[in-house]
Amino acid sequence: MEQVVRTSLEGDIGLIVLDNPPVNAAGHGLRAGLVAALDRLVAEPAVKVIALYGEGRSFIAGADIREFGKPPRDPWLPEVCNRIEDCAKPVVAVLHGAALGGGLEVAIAAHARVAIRGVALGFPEVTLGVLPGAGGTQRGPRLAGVAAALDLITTGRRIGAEEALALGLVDRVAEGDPRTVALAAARDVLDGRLTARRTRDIHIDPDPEALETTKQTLLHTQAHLFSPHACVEAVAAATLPLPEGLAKERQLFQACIDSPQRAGLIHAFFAERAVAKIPEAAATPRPVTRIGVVGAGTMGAGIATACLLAGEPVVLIDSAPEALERGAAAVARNLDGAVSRGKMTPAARGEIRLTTATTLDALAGCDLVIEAVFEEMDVKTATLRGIETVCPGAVIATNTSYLDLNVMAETLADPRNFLGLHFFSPAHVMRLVEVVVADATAPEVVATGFALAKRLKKIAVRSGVCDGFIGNRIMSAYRRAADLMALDGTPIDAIDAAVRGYGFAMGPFEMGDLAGLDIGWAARKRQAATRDPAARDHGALADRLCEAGWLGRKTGCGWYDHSGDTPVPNPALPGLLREIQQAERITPRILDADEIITRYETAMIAEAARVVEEGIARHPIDIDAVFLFGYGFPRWKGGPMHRADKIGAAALVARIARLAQDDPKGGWQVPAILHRMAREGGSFSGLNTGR
Ligand code: 3H9
Repeated sequence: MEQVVRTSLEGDIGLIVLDNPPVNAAGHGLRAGLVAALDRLVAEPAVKVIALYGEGRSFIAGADIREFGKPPRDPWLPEVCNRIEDCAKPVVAVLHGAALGGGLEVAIAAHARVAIRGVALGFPEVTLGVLPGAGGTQRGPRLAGVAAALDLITTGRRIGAEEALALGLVDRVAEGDPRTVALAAARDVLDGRLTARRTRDIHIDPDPEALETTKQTLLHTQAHLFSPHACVEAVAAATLPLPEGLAKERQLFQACIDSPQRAGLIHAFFAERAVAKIPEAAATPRPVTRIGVVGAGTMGAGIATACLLAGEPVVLIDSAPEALERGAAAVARNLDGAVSRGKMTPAARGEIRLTTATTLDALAGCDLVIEAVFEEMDVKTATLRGIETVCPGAVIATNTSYLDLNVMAETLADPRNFLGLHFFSPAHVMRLVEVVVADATAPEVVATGFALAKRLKKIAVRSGVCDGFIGNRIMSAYRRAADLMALDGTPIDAIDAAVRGYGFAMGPFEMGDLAGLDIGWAARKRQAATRDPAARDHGALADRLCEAGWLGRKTGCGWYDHSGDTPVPNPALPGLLREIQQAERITPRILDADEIITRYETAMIAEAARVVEEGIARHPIDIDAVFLFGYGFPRWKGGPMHRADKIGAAALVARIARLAQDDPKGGWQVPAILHRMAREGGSFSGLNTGR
């Protein structure tokens, strides 16, 4: 405890230093240490004022969220905040780095606050499925007013020192190191240049209009979430006397803690960070100062944009001059869009360093080259060999979605430099990159892929080699389940609606139309030779659409007819379906939304379990990250593996067995790992350790 919170005396100033690396999370040690430190300084007669600041990267990043859902340990953060506010001696808090959630709550319980320029302040609790539960919903409105507090608390948005000053959340903005600023602030409190007051004594003006507007907005936009509505209810209680408001906040906070959404959202928070812990983390990434992108189609242009947005110089190559021109124009449009959305400054836009060329020679001097040419093995390998000749020793990446990297690697003189960087379309927007590690890929090349993804502000997930890697392989499995439901007679719009109801932004058929049905068609043709002849041909209906030239939105028609204002199911579907059902002796049946989701989710989880079993994903949480950041899996559900643990292995085994009995050729098989878990106990989260 002593090392987490330290005290020292500087004349009549008592300093409290919080030192709980890496981010000063307010875990039990910090909370207990803070109370003990206050007691010590209050009892010290020489101390006239107390200044509180953080060592290291931040003031306090919030409550320690690893403690949520575990038995609470005294003192709770709300009590710590009350102790600070009650303190007989003035307490000034100095904020740097991050003063978030419980960190900001500690600060606003103090009697004065100084923000060091560069600090991020905010109440991100709502993004974790909770609400500020240590007085933030009560003291926040007292300082900033109801409307501003509602905005901060229901959006979780982070603000800087100047905005916090304008809102009244802090009293002063300063520059300097936290200790120096703390000493100066404490001196100013003593000299009356900085006013110390208790937040609880501030009069609060009710604002029923702001409450009602926020409530209505949330009902429209986030009806499916629990905590945003609880946030509004808690802020509504801020006009009550503080103890009553705090009691209401406590009750609502507990309800959030108990909600499954909280568990899912916190799992998602850790998933984002867990994926970086790879075996190659100790290897030194190679320096990358010039990036080449070969292939100026949608993917290549998107990848080039992503690199340029990160300030990297890019050489974009396409052997077809028109394609190169189109690609360069797409990059320019993407960058203009980034400027208009405030993602890039006009000055940075002006400094973009993009070179275009039609031959690979222009790649000379690149230390990393990503090929994004046509998805065909011969085209890819010829390109990779060409790149290696021009840039010997450079890291060479393929952006293939499906093809076998080990086969590609065989054609290279030095396969150690080769890996997959599987971006998702649009590549400058989507956060996921699968870093695909082939048999020969060198550790520092993997580390280079991760370092690049970080520079591009993307989330990199390590994947082994298999058809579709982690994401597309699992997607093929649930896509297949959706196709079979449609073949059996469940309307495609009912399937899409059920999947949207689950929390995805789009259903599989809507998504198919957006991406283009020819992609799946090509994949089915490629896999035809290795397809299990005993398994049902799930693509029969999609094939008929493609043969008729209905390839989705780009042709005006696919699963849906897009010619009107809103898409309607392709009117030819019932006829096509009848033909297939008669030929294959399918007795039509319509599944309800629950059964649709059971099949969709179970197919996803079963394939994900196999991906873990085969070591394609090193840990189940990697799969969750892939689906959260690349496939629109609803964040509050945590990811397929998190869901699997919620359902339980035994229940999943029973589900799959039932489905296998119902549709013996539907590909329903219990993965061995699920059998084992059901028999011996254990969970997917139990496999996330040992990274
Ligand atoms: C809350 O406060 C509730 C209260 O209102 C009520 C209570 C009663 N707890 O992100 P990084 C870990 S809710 C535990 O890579 P950066 C993180 O997992 C909380 N651990 O660094 C990682 O661990 P590892 C409200 C935490 O510099 C390491 O610290 N607060 C916490 O890119 C480094 O993190 C928030 O939501 C935590 N609260 O970003 C803020 N925070 O090394 C959450 C971080 O093992 N935190 N860790 O992978 C953040 O947004 C970012 O971490 C921060 C630093 C911006 C602070």
